[in-house]
Amino acid sequence: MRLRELLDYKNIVIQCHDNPDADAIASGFGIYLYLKENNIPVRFVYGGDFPIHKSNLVLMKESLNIPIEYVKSIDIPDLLITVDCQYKEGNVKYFPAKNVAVIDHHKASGTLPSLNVLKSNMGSCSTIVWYLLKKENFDVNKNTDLATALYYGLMTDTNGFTELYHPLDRDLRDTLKYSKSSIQSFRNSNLSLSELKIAGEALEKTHYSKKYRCGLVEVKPCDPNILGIISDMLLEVDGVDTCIAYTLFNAGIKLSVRSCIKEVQSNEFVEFLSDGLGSGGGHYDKAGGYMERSLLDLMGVDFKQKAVNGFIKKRIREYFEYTKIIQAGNSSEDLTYSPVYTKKSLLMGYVDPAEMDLIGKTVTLRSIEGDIDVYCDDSIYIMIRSDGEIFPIKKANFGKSFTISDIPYKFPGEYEPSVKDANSGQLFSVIPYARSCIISETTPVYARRLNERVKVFTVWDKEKYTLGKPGDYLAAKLDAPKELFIINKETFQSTYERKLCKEAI
Ligand SMILES: [Mn+2]
Repeated sequence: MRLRELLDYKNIVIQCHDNPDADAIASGFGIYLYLKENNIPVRFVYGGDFPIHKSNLVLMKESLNIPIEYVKSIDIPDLLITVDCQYKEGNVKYFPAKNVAVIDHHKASGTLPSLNVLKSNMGSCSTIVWYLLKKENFDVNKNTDLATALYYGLMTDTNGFTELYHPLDRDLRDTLKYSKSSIQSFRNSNLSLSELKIAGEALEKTHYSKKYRCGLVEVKPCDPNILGIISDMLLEVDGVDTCIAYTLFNAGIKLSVRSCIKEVQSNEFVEFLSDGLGSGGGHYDKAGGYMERSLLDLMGVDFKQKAVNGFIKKRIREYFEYTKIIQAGNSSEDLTYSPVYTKKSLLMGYVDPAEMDLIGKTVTLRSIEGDIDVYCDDSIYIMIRSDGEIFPIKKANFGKSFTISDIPYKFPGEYEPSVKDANSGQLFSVIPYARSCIISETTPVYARRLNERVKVFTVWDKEKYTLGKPGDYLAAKLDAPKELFIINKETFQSTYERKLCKEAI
């Protein structure tokens, strides 16, 4: 769905979930200003039991001139757009409407109207709105109030940017021209004394597993930022390597996860915990996620403290019990009886940093998997894998593995990878500079399809594991059978083919 499709409706109401948070308010504000600019009669509302009372949100609403209204009922609009939530959800006051649209970053909880943008891999709904506005050439930065609101929306939904999910979240953070003083004043009125008390009470009842060195804290309904503060504090405790703080709210469970050991990456841990129920993301040390109440219901988990606590503990146990850790080069795993595969000759992309005027600069390569900082000199190229990931390669190695092709380059992925200039903070897409090349390297590999979860510390990176899930492949080159690594299912299926006879190689 494009925002311009909404301009066909005569009058529109934008609705946040009840007890709106900063992300919901910012998202609705963005859509509101777009519709206003296009002369569509529009209102921005929310329902529920109480009007906004948290001091940071009252301040946000007033200082950024956000025309959000607390209502008990509305006249039936031509179109109702729910932001940061879905129509007919438990925490969304029901208002009849002729047509409905949904813009949200949570998992689908029911049937969606055909007008929808649902991206649960984004850290905030503000990110989606920012992206939708950009696609309509609506310059968010011309309105500092809006830029500030969107920035604050992402900030509060991702625990102060530590739990970002998607590269677009990082793009938003890096490109908005927001008011620093406003953000500072919201930040300093974020916690109330009663919330501080909630944190204290929760910590008193910490569950601790000695076996897994994992702490678990259930927190009374609270602002999600409290969760981050609690989990940060818990991780400081001696004997706690990983920890989880969570809270139940109307529509589900919010989780904040921390880890200080290399055997557990927080973002991967929270993805495991919320698997099939919601989503999660963040960094190796800090991450956040949520579980959808309706999906917990489907799984037969009672939405009560005790049952939820039991469920989370069960998932923690599964995480630690059913994941095998492999140190490549030092493992008893023997792949030499496994089938042999070689790479198909696939088209990939490469970029010469000289053509982007990047020589002598330090840049951040940004793609779905994360950011990598690289110093550009004339000895490297930037490679674009078929799934959109980018990474640097030495020209000498490029020559060994790839052949340059004349076919014009076409990007196949979802998020166009970009580079960020470390000095100016500006982002540039690499796609316009990309040329095609073909994999010429044919080193065969042994590969075994995984039935289990494994974490592999490769010989190239002993600090950071790659996760293999059932369906992915554990592989090693024929000439280095101990140097194990993971190839994910999709990459394996699209890039490798079976060699029928080992001897023929
Ligand atoms: Mn949100």
